[in-house]
Amino acid sequence: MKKVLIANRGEIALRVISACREMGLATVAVYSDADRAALHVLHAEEAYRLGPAPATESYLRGDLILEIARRAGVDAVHPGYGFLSENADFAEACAAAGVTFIGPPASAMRELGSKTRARQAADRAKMPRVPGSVTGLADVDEAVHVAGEIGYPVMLKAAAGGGGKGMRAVTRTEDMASAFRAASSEAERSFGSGEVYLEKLIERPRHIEIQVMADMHGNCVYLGERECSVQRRHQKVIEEAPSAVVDDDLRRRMGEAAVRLALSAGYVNAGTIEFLVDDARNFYFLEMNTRLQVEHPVTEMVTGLDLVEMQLRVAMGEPLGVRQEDIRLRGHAVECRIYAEDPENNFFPSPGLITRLVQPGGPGIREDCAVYAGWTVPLDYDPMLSKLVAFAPTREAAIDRMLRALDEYVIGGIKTNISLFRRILTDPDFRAARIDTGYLERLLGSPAEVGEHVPEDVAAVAVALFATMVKERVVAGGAAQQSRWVVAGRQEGLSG
Ligand code: MV4
Repeated sequence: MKKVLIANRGEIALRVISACREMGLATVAVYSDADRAALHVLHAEEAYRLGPAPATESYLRGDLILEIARRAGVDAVHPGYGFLSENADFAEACAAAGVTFIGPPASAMRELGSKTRARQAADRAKMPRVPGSVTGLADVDEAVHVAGEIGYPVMLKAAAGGGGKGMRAVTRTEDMASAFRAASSEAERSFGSGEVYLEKLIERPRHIEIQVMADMHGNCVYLGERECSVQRRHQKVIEEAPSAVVDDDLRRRMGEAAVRLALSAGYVNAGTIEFLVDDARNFYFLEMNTRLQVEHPVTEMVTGLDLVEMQLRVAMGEPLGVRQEDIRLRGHAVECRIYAEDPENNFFPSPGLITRLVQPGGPGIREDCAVYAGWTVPLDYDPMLSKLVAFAPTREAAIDRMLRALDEYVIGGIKTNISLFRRILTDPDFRAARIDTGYLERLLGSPAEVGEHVPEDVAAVAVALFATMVKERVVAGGAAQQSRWVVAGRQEGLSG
């Protein structure tokens, strides 16, 4: 392997380019019209235009990417996260074109990427999973039957999806029919499949995930866990490693279960197994992500490993350079995802020209950043600007170091969510690690839950206000005219 095409943009593209350069691999960037002046284009040795700004006409066009891979004579493609990173057809197309896909085989991606097939694999791997159905539900009657067996409350979920779309909590039989219809139609709209399954609802769970790395020779290790419970609308906001509730024994049991699942499906390369952990510290398999994740840096900081380098070496056919007994966790790492969004305005994206950028640094600070003063944050993609990571010997020291670094951060010309992190990192519940997946909604005041009644006149004002904002932004946005308004909130998967 001599030359790698990075089929992504933003900070993850820069991250992969850095690993390639350290390994003496040549790099090829691809870019859309909105990214012509982006940093990943400047850092790569070669850069090829994909097409217009919309992802569907650029970063999601596997055919154009492979055409460029052929023209540039690359040996491998790294998909990053989001975009085509979990697209089995693209992984297959790479193999068919004689280009190494830096990730799992398409077969493993299909096996573990489907929520229901992954739950069946979890049973074969003797892995604790949330009680419930392991296949899609035929109809409301079957849903009522399964719910009767496992007991309310239950959670209806989209088999083909994730990120909370198509998810409905049901607390009693009378509500099942309407919830089933709502979940199935949202799943159909979001993922092209209305198939839903049903699980026992775990109250106030923590979201804890295990990083695994498997080579092509049957070796697989787990690299500790990440606590990802601080989320807003199913988007991670803060991630940390290790988790305050995972001791050595729980880590070993979760890690060994994750490795069993990966090996049982013939998994290769980086993967993450997501668990829900209840307040009795029982862990339940939730789903598997068959890609490198946004939050991989916190694992790198506490293990001292370079996960992208490991991905590249595994893709070259090298055996893992580490055994399980070689993995030592040290210190604590916290990551904040810095977004161009306005916390004072319902976290709407806040694109535009960055007029000033002063970046934090100093002891124990890592910033994976893809923007610069003079860069215009485009509307077409997830508006993440950078990931700020603080490392220190203890959780409290890492939190305080992060607060110091946030105070050094100056991003002028656009709104950012930096103030949100100060609120979280100074909150007594967060500092005491009293967090679960509902923590942030409680801190911010829960949003209008799906289906909650909003008075007509309030809704009318909201729509009018939003329409005005869109019109003003598009008119004022200049370059934004070519790109479509990315409605508030971020599609699952774009940000990994
Ligand atoms: C659950 C759950 C409680 N019980 N499943 C949210 C999206 C997807 N990752 C799975 N999710 C959940 N599944 C059962 N049986 C609670 C959530 C959940 C959640 C999970 C992880 C992180 C944030 C979350 C926010 C709300 C709900």
